[in-house]
Amino acid sequence: MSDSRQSEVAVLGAGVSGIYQIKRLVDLGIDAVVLEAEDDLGGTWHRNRYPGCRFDSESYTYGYSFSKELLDEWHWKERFSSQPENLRYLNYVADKFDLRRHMRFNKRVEAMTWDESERRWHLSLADGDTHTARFVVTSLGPLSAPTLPAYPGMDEFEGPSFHTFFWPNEPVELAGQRVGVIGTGATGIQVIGEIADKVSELKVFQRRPNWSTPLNNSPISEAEMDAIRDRYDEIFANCAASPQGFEHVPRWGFWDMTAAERRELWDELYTRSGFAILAGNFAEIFVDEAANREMSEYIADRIRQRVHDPAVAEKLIPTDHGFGLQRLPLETDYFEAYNRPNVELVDLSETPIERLTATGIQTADRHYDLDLIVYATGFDAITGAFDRVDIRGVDGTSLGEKWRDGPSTYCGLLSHGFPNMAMVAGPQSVSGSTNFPRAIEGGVDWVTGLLEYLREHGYSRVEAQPEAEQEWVDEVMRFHERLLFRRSKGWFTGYNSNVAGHEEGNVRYQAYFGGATRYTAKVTELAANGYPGLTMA
Ligand code: NA7
Repeated sequence: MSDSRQSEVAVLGAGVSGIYQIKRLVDLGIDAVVLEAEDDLGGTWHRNRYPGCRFDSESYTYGYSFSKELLDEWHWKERFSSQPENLRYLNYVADKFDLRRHMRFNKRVEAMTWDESERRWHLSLADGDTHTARFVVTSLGPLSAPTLPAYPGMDEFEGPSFHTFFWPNEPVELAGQRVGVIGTGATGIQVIGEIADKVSELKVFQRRPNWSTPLNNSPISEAEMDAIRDRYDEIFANCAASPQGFEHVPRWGFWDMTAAERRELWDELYTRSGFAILAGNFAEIFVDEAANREMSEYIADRIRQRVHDPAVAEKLIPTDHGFGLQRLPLETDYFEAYNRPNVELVDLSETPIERLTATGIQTADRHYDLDLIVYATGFDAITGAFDRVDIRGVDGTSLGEKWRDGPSTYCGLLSHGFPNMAMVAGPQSVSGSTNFPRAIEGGVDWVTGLLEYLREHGYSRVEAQPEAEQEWVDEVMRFHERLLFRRSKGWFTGYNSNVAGHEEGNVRYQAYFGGATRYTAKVTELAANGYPGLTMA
């Protein structure tokens, strides 16, 4: 039997943002509930169970910063913690703060409609339930709408096949299996490096190569964790001071050094961990074509040094975009996988996939017999999760329609025509473009502050003004246009060949690339000044 409930606030999604959002609301005594589509909490870390799935952010910069007690208690065991451990962490947080009782699982919101007379949102859930809330906070996750290619015959393949997002909870037999992986983005690169030595044959179906550099993961001992704990204030201060939310600090001065000095620096950065080589590199490589070319050539040489077969090495070197101009995947033993006799790179730019068959994949030149097919084909990023909900604002306006050619928001936090809907990790914020939890803690705090402000002032309605929203869209476009990646085909710029309207050439201004520091200063100032650009009643 369907039921109908209500709350002051409905939080959509129990991932990293939703968990923190409900914590803040519960602490304030606000009547709030989390509606989660999945059967448990964790979002990204609940779903992505594929081998090799782990942080690209240093674990201790990814964890929540809001509780000293939590920071003191939790021991990150690896510099870049793996999915099972990350899910354990999120469960630990939820249990420690008794947050589960504010969460409802298997509650996928299919539609939400704004009722102006009641000043409330009416939510329809997939299971037939309904929910009414004064405010809705979306914490849907920027990478929670996976996308599959549309090859003929995909249903005919008789072995197991799934998107990495849906890697089964139960163990998947890899030993002795002939496995095909389609896609070489951050996910494919993690999977391939991890399973190459565990399967009998691995065929990698690559449409375009990605630049990728070593993750350089390592364990964190008790002693090192103690030192990290002592340094937490400094760590979070460093992240807050960096445009990308990491401890790595970018530098200018590419042309002040000789080419030899630059290579010396890159030699050092290549052995450092995580995004050091991206976020601790010269800022010029993102804006100056010549600087980017030189850097790309350096990384290309590294690939040539690591891959024994020169023809394969060349296929693994991107030629359509420069280093750092798409989301940089970090790898462990990825390039070495291609030196193994059981691993073969299939270059789809030369021999495209024609169809899937009952027993494998048919390309333009041959058939590959496979037991298991893994689609590491990415996501309808940032706005995809919104598009899956039929969101109707003032006068029945559809959010999907409004955002068809790209999102339009007030600092990634609200959108005109959709009152009382606040977005944590929303489009045009910095959550997609920086160290995610650092950005979402700021987003959650801002949204919570707004709700407190409304409560204190007796307001029951808040909406972004169109002029203020346009100003932000202009700002987002301005930074986007300054950077070289504006021309690259990656999810940062809204590209996805499998989603109508997201194909090459349809640039969507989905993320803010002015940096986390500038973003935080901007939204903090708005709050301090009584939220100019928002209409409250
Ligand atoms: P990405 O980075 O979007 O990568 C998807 C990959 O799948 C990429 O190599 C695509 O090639 C490939 N792809 C997509 N569609 C097809 C079709 N139809 N045929 C062949 N190959 C295809 O997604 P990820 O999951 O790797 O990473 C997403 C984020 O998750 C990542 O940045 C982390 O933050 C976590 P293309 O480049 O489009 O030619």
